[in-house]
Amino acid sequence: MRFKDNFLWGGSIAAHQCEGAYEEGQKGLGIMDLVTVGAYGKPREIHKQLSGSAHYPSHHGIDFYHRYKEDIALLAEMGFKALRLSIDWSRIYPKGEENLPNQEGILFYQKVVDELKRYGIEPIVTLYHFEMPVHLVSKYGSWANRKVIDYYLTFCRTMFEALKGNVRYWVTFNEMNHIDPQTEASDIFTYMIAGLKYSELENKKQTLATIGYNMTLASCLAVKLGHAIDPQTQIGCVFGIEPVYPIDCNPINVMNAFKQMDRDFYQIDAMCNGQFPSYKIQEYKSQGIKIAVSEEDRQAFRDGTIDFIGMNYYASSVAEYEGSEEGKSALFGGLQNPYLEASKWGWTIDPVGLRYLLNYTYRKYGIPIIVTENGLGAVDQLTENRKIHDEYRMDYLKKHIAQLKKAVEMDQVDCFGYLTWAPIDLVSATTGQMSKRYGFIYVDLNDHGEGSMDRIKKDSFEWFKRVIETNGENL
Ligand code: BGP
Repeated sequence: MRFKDNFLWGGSIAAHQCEGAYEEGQKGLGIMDLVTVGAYGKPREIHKQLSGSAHYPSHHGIDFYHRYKEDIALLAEMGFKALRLSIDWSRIYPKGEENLPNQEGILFYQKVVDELKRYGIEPIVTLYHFEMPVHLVSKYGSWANRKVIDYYLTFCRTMFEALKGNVRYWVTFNEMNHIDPQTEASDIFTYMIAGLKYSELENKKQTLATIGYNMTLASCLAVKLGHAIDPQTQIGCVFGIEPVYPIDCNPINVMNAFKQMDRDFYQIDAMCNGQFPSYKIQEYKSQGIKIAVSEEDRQAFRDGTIDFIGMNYYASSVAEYEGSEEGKSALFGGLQNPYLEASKWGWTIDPVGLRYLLNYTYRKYGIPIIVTENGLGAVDQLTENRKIHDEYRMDYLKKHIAQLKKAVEMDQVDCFGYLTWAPIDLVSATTGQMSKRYGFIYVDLNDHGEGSMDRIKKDSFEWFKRVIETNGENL
């Protein structure tokens, strides 16, 4: 089996990383509007409110809000079959709890979707990609409070109805799995997902477990709602997954690596099997964490199973047992795998890991998978004659697509699309830098927000165009 004729080649972007226009169109303040760019090599800073001279990259993004037509035309030129984009919740409900949505926000996304359809590009719409209204965090304490689920569902209903008939693929959440009480979380991941600083949480484990549970439940309720509004739609959820390899064949290390994989999968278990996994509840119990699953919740898990799994894949990691039941966190920047090289930001480059993960996931659940993000963050050099020779990017993508091909052709994994992160340079989520670039299209903008914002095609532009034209035959 080759890639299907209607295989979705394309890319993914997120509102807060590209739109900018943070005060336009009556948008409210979103959590990522309060995060600055870190000094080189330092983490981003998270503020409680806007403060004077600090530089906030989401405020201008790459100005997609005004330039979306130009950008979509470039993606169409590459032959894109799909674009995954997110809706900024704070554009639709500026504070999250209004009775009526902001029509200007809705109109913006309707126009973007229309523009995509004009070129025959399939929109894949993410409803939550780190874009929570700040007000919901300060007033209700974010996802730890179940009231927020109701507000999220109101927002989902508004968008399902506003884009009904034009959007066939929806994603309820991006990477909710990066919040887990078993992992020593970083401030930035906890903040991106829930608007809260890990270091400032009082009852860390309980709070993170509650957030993880509530978001899983919210996704199930959204799936049910979306199907009721438009039974034609396919609704999935996107996870950021790293295969975790044991550092050696010591069984205790193998067991620990297995347990760490659980952390990325327990929510997928809930969403595919129609029940919140009992092993997770048991694990929580043994640590004094309380999660009460009501009969109503049970019904919601049964009714809200997903139609597909979205997989964001960048890197694999290595784990070893460290003398405690929990072991050592394998997430980004943990132990180095001696067989693999890493990017400038320490993310391992592991194409075979993608094939492994696709197999692991497909055999576990048997439902369609789409690779929703894959790419290399790298520093690009603009030459004097305005060219970017990014062989390293093509090399990374080529190797990953070759493994994807094996998964589809040889291993019979039902994968219906491959979306790169990100087809156009945009603000990096974890660092806030512009200089960590992923695109086929260069955006002339530096880490301080200076530059013409001109769009320039990199060498990889023509290359990916050919990949799409030949349906992945010509890598
Ligand atoms: C994923 C996020 C994206 C994206 C990507 C790359 O976790 O879903 O929003 O940003 O990672 O990360 P970064 O931009 O930090 O390099």
